[in-house]
Amino acid sequence: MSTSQSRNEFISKLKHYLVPAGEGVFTVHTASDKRESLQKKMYGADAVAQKRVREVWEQSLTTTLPQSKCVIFGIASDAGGGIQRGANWGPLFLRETLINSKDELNAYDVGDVRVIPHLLHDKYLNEETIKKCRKALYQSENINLPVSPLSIAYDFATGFHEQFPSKTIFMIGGDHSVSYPMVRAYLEAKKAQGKKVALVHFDAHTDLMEERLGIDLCFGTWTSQVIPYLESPKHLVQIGIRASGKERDHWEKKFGHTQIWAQEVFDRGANAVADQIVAELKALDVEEIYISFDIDVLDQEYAGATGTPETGGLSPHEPMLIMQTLFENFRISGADMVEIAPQVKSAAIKQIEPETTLMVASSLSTFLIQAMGSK
Ligand SMILES: [Mn+2]
Repeated sequence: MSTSQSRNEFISKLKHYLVPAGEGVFTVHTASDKRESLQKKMYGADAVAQKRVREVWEQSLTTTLPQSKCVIFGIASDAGGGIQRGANWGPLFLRETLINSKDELNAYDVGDVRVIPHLLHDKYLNEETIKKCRKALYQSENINLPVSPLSIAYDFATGFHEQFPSKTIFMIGGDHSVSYPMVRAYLEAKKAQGKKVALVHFDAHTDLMEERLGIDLCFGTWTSQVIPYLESPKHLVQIGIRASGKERDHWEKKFGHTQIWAQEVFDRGANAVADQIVAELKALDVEEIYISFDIDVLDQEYAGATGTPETGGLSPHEPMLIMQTLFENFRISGADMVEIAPQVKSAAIKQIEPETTLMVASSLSTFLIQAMGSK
């Protein structure tokens, strides 16, 4: 998969396994008003009216993609979730909020993965299923392309870093399993480039299980699965943890990384926490970081529209301040925003509305996209 390919071969693969922005969820009617409104703004009202969205998008892959420093990429998959699904709608809804906000985003939107909603990763499939899914997605049983969302995302991200080593990807999920292919491809690419990087992970949960009901790639395991690709476990920092069956000591001793629980952010303040992380990563000569942002790191008051809302979480200004300090000290060269489930109605929250979650996620995402487009 990492054998080198030409720019044209890479772009031609994108036309096969990606779709225009907002089309990641395979549906005709559900949320079609939202998709149309987004695509009118992105691809033009004429293109939507004349059903030329695909044509305009395909054209942009050769013209606009090579010019943009930061690329937005959607993985509308929630097959790796499992408490409450619905994060498959994150890419469409968050994009719509982003495009309607007043901030100008200097980024190119490459589109969404073509998602078969029952699949997670190709390694869980037999030959016969892979053939059938290749036929459904690509009209050919024998074409050598992946069919599951995580496998497609990995192939995309690997090829992207190879073609555009100085560009950055802002990925919108999806349940948190979608960070696995993105972070792994990022870490492998940076290692090949000789860059020293770290992973900064905002989350209410550790996501450090080694497997969950026998599945090693899902929302509860993805972090433990990317640790082997880091230079050392110390190149992982987790922030905002509060919903865990085990204490902080257990995780830090088991994996050898740093965890900063939500209570510690409240006790010491976001500034002190940010300074500590900067000092630790500088001591490791880290130059660049990847930020993986699970929206449930925020208190459910701000992030109710998510698969597992939790009380006692951070306020939006706390991760924002930490990310700003990180940006002052390192290049942010990869990031994601995951677990936004705009249509989830959480029983724990009386006020059922995704707008707060989307607005908060939008402002945090805007910061990350602008940071990644600037240095
Ligand atoms: Mn998570």
